Amino acid sequence: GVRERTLIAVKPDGVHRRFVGEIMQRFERKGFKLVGLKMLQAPEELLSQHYQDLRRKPFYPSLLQYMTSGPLVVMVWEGHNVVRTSRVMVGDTNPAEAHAGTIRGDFSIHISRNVVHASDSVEGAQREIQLWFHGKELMD
Ligand code: YYY
Ligand code: MG
Repeated sequence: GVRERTLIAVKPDGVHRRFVGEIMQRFERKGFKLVGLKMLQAPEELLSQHYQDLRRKPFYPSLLQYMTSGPLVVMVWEGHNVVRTSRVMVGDTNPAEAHAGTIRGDFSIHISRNVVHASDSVEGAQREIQLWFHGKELMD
């Protein structure tokens, strides 16, 4: 629906490489509405909940190390079909497969440094937004 929301996070490599403005501009120009925004050094406990489905993966320890290596910029964007559309804008998880014109396709080369997070379903987005934001931190 029109009020659909998703969680987008610029990962530590994206912040370090000064891509915050570029990424926000892509979502703004597309037509989505920013309803929440924060910068933080994520606690490991929060990330372990965020990535709860990946705990048994071989890359999980290095994923947590990477995600705690610097600050994140975490955002909630709202609009029609924003979950699906933002996945298209972000591109494939593996930057080698991500098309040019997508964020990962344009700005990254390795899956372990893929610049940005985007929720992958409406239910996942609702879970992640509740994890990272208090209700009063989100605009109506
Ligand atoms: O949602 P998305 O970020 O595109 O991919 P996920 O399958 O949820 O994995 C989360 C995160 O884990 C991915 O962005 C990079 C990392 N990762 C990895 O380092 N190596 C893999 N083989 C798969 C995922
Ligand atoms: Mg995912």
